[in-house]
Amino acid sequence: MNNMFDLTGKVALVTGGAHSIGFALGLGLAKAGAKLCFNCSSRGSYERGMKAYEEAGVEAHGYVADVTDEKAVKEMIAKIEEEVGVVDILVNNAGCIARVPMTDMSVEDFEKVIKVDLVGPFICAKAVIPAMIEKGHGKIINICSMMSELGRETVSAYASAKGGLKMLTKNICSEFGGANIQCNGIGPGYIATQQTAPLRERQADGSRHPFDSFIISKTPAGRWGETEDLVGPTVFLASDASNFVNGHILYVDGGILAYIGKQP
Ligand code: GCO
Repeated sequence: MNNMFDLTGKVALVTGGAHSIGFALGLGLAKAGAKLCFNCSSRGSYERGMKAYEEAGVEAHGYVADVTDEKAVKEMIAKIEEEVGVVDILVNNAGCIARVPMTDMSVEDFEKVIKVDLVGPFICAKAVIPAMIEKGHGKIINICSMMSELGRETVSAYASAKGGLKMLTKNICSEFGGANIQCNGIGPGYIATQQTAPLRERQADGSRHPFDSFIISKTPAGRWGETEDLVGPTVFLASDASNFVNGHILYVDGGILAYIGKQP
């Protein structure tokens, strides 16, 4: 049977693909048949990423390039085209967060988050779109967030960037849908990663962090997500199974956005 989720022969680039969500997505895309490329901003992450993929039995093509540096991204895309092929699937995953009350946050720190989480995806998408148009198809998957929809104390920059990324997703769809490019977002719920580790840290008396209990009670699934929970939805959005799905944000959140929360 023709498998519409099969990615055999497709070239996928996952930004920030050396660890955490990016690594899980890279692994999932490779297992679905894609030729996997990833980048990271430091040599150390690159080496750790290459080793981790090798241990997982995946032949990955790693690159060191900062997503906020347009020149470096352009050079990386040219190298990927030469060494692996035209990028068919771009996953804009690289991101960062700063949890600082808004009135204490410096403009520089606000701008840094916007740069990595919003300008980076713009730069990477801009770099791959021309060749996708020429090839006649392309898939761009932006890793959004609960914070593309919701706010909370301390994450003003992150929420602004992720809300912007949702709209960049819709705009890429609007501008390039006619060129057979599908641009969709994945909105992870609260996923157990290094980035959210401070929110899950055990208290001195061994009890759960209040934010940890809060998320569990806010999530109909009753648990934090695992990075693997994001793989199926990403493979779907990378594959021919989603060829008429465009400008959509697929929230993978265990139901958080559907739920008003438990009555206290
Ligand atoms: C926070 C969290 C979130 C998550 C995630 C939720 O501080 O509230 O870090 O922002 O990282 O993006 O979808």
